[in-house]
Parts: sequence; structure tokens; C-alpha cells
Amino acid sequence: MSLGNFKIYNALQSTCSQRVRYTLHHKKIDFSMEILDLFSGDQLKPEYLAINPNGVVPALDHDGKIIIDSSVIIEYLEDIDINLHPLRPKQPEKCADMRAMIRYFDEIAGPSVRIPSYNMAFLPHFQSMTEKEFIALAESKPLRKEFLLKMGRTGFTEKDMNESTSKIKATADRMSKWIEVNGGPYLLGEDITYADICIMPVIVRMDDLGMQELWNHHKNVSDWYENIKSSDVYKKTYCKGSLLSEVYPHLSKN
Ligand SMILES: N[C@@H](CCC(=O)N[C@@H](CS)C(=O)NCC(=O)O)C(=O)O
Repeated sequence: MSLGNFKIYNALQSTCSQRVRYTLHHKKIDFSMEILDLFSGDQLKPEYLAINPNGVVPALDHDGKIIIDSSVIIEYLEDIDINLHPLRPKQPEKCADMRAMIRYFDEIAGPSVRIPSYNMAFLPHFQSMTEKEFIALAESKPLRKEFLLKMGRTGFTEKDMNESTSKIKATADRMSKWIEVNGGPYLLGEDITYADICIMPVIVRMDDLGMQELWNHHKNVSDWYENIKSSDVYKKTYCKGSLLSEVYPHLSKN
């Protein structure tokens, strides 16, 4: 049975897009990709704002129906066929646990990962702008105006960096506890769920930025990560160009 045509608007290095690509690959759903260049402003062009008025990726086009926001898209992919390589626990109480984990990740880890990402990788894009160009860019962003203005062209402060890394460390502490309580190898036990997929890109990003010390004192979190990285679905999701170190030479370990 065909589920129809799927197209995602995404960026290879976008952590939110990686959640959606992982889910599509896990569910073995064929899809096409439109890759947006976020530093040329593709996400702010009128034609894309008509698709996603938030001016961010990802967005999914399923037979002409547009779905936005990564955590909404991945659950939508379960709702259209609940038996297709499920990623949501069947038991309501486990499903509630999973959603509480995702809310925690979206509130604590998601916003935190942006600060080291911008400071360590993306800042040069903004430093080459004049102040006037920078302000105009910030003003044009539906969701990220204040974020960009706070960063400025000199970057986030050391205090901001410390706050964000301590939130990611707290997230890893929670993950360790959840893996322990539920028996591993995944956050909710035996099976991978959306909770694992939602936090995976944050850990990959911090690994790419060389911050493994935020979780590697928890053996069960390191094992969780190695297990996820060893899957074919992971390898398809992180196709060439998905890591910042592959794109920004100053981050490369070689
Ligand atoms: N809550 C949204 C957030 C999406 C988001 O922040 N996307 C980033 C990439 S990970 C983006 O498109 N940024 C473009 C910009 O800041 O202009 C989701 O989960 O889909």
C-alpha cells in the first residue's frame, strides 16, 4: 500500500531536520528532499514562508498537505500508519513518559544546543556582515530575532555558553537515569522511540563540537550513543555534509 508522496524541506546540518530524516528512514518511507541554504536565507523567502510561516526547517509536504515542526512531523508519520515500524509505545503510560521526555528535550536541550553551535561554527557568517545588514537579517526572522540580537556579531557570552552546556549535561544526567530505570538500551527500554530520536541530534552535535565530557561519565549514555550510531538508519540520516565538522574546516578534527 502506498502512503503517497513525501517531500521534506530541510537542511542537512539542521538538528530538527535530522529527527525527521531519521524517522522517515526508520519507517522505510521513500521521500524527496528540498535542501535549503539557511545562510543564504532560503527559509525567509516568500515562497518558503508560505509553506512554513516560522521561517525554519523542517517542513513536510505529504501529498500537498503541509506539516511543520519536527516533533509534530515525526508523530504525524506514526499517525498515518501506526503499524509501520512503530516508534511510539503502545501502552498509554509509556507513551506519556515518552512525550514528557520530548517536552523536556525541547525545553532544555533544544534551545541550549544552539548557543555553542552558533558560537563555535556559525558566527563567522554574521561577522562578515555590517551592523546594518545584521540587524536587518535579525528583524526578518519570524522566530529567531531576539536570539540573533542577543548573540550580536561578537557571539554569546561565556555565561551563556556555561548555562547552555550545564543544561545539556543535566539532560545527559536525566537520560542516564531513564536508561537505568527502564533497563536500556534505549531511553524507554528495549525499543527505540521518538524520545531517542529527539535527543539524538543534540548529542551528535555536541560530539561534533568536541564536548563529549558532558555525558561520557555515564557509561549507559555512551553505550546508548554508540548503539544508535551503529545502525544503518543513522548512517543514512547523517549522509555526507550532515556534520558541522564536514562543512566548517575550523571544526575538523583532521
Ligand atoms: N521547533 C522547530 C524549530 C525548527 C528550527 O529551529 N530550525 C532551525 C534549524 S535546526 C532553522 O531552520 N533555523 C533557521 C534560522 O534560524 O533562520 C522544529 O522543531 O521544527
